[in-house]
Amino acid sequence: MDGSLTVIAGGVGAARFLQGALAVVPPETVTILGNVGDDLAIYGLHVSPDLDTVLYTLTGWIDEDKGWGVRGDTSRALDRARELGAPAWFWLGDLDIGLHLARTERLRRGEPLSAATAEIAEALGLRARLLPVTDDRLRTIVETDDGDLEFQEYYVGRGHRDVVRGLRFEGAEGARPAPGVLEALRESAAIVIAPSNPFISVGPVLAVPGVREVLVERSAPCIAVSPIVAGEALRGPAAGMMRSLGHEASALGVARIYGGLIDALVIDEADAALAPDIEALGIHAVVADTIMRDAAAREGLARAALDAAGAVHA
Ligand code: FO1
Repeated sequence: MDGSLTVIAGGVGAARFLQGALAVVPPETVTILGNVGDDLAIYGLHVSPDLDTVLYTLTGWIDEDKGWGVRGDTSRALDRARELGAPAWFWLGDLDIGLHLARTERLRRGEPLSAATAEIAEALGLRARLLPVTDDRLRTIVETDDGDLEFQEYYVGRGHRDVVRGLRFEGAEGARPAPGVLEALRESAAIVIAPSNPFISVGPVLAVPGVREVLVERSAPCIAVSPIVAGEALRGPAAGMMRSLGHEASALGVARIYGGLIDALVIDEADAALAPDIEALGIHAVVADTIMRDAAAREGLARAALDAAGAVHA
């Protein structure tokens, strides 16, 4: 590809898409804007699940079955904590804890999250640039019939079973884009919104003042990949959340949510019949196999998205 690529990323789906993208374009030309809305402070540690899922996936450490955490990790530290009476509801493996110790220590010394992330990513051998969208505190709050829940309480603690009535991104209004975020969006040859939950993964990124504005004004093509296939999310609560928040749970619903921000939407072959309705919104519909089952499928999907941007070498 000529020029650089910026990818707006959530967790597992984004990480798998990025794995394909880094096989298609030089990794050094890719900037990843990561979601921090699902970060949490737990057991005294700062955990950034989406940044870590991307990092572990792209450096070969990921537990592919779970989609998050470190492959083959043990839980001796957490087991001991549980024995000693800690409320160990959020699973952290031993190797993963090592990363959180390194990050938390840097933050405690006053480093911004973006600098801590860059150092850790470099040490793990990541060749792309991974940027948290902001260094400021931004937390996704899920509004349910049982009241407001912090994101991981909703997602892990309660198994994302609550009906989502609304979402808030606490701290977003005053959050500043991390250094390099707006520049990456302005200077990229192409922007991709990865197949991530539009509300809880992409939403917090777009909520940081400046990000949405730069996307609206961009000159580079912006392509999204639908995380909804045949009316269902491949993982997680996106479909139910779309319905409870008043949207149609389909690739067309995704197109409407991203209206004004994207030039093209990559949809699955199963949703080919929705293409004319998406095109009627002024969004080019690209039909591809979006099920990222293995490395070849991930690469194929990345190629389809970047082809749509007219930005990939054959
Ligand atoms: N997901 C779970 O379902 N249960 C867990 O105990 C859990 C722990 C965890 C620890 C570190 C990490 O990076 C991710 C973890 N996840 C866990 C996944 C995480 O909740 C989700 O990936 C997201 O935050 C949603 O994108």
